[in-house]
Amino acid sequence: MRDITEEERQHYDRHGVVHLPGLLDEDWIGRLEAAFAEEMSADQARLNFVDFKVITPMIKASGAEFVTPGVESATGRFCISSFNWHRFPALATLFCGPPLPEIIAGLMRSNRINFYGEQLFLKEAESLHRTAFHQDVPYFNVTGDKFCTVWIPLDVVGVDNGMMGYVRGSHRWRTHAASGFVTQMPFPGSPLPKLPDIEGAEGEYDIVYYPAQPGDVIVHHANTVHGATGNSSSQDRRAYSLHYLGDDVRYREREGVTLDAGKSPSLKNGDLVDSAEFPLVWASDEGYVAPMGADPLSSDP
Ligand SMILES: O=C(O)CCC(=O)C(=O)O
Repeated sequence: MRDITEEERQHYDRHGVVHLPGLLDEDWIGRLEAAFAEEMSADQARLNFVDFKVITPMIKASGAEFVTPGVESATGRFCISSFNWHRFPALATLFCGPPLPEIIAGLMRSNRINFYGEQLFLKEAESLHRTAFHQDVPYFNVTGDKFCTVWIPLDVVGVDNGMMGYVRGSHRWRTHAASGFVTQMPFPGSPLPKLPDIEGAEGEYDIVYYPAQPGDVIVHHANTVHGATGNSSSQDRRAYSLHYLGDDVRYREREGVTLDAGKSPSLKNGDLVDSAEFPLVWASDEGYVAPMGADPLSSDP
């Protein structure tokens, strides 16, 4: 495991994204792989789990079009499992313990780090779905500048199997409406504007795609516009995204789009985000802090 450099920190500030090659060691990645397998073999009806094949009829009934043409006949699944870390002690240990929270504190120049939650992304072989360009902010019940997403691949990733792309500098854009991940159509009820058609005009934007491999992480500011290519290869592409909050982040419930798992019964709009749902995990004066409200960690998947 290594520290980040000043150059990497400045790159994040300037572009809203930084690729950190070789940050995590084999042991950490091996434990995350085991946790991924455990989550995928759990009873998905008890998780916040979406398989886009299953919800395709619903997406089509809403009038939305997929950003990837011809995807309905693709054989593989694209699945997202969100905010289930408290059901899997292995995930809690990896995401709330060393080394990521302290590294992220350094990157965002924050004295404290709270954990908002994680998402598992599985693009099975020949799943084809592009991840539509989007910003993360509108999906989350928080607001603030020190808010980032850490994307961790568990497979070698290139252009044909779900490579992540980022619009450089878009962390300073205004925030646009959340969409359904595989379509550009905004969720109904969002007061925010629709993102432009970036998939249809990639050449007009300053987009950087990063090939990546296990051990690398890519950190983006939560307002940075990003998406991913489809998986036309014969290998699955597995990844986790982690969402960390720094010391300027405040609670703000948004209309319509967020999962119940991203809400707090104890926080009011404007409160600093620190609660059992979004626990403090690292502080400059205390080091690593076991998540508050540890009880939910013991519940079964
Ligand atoms: O892995 C993907 O395809 C998308 C990931 C993503 O959108 C995110 O981490 O916010």
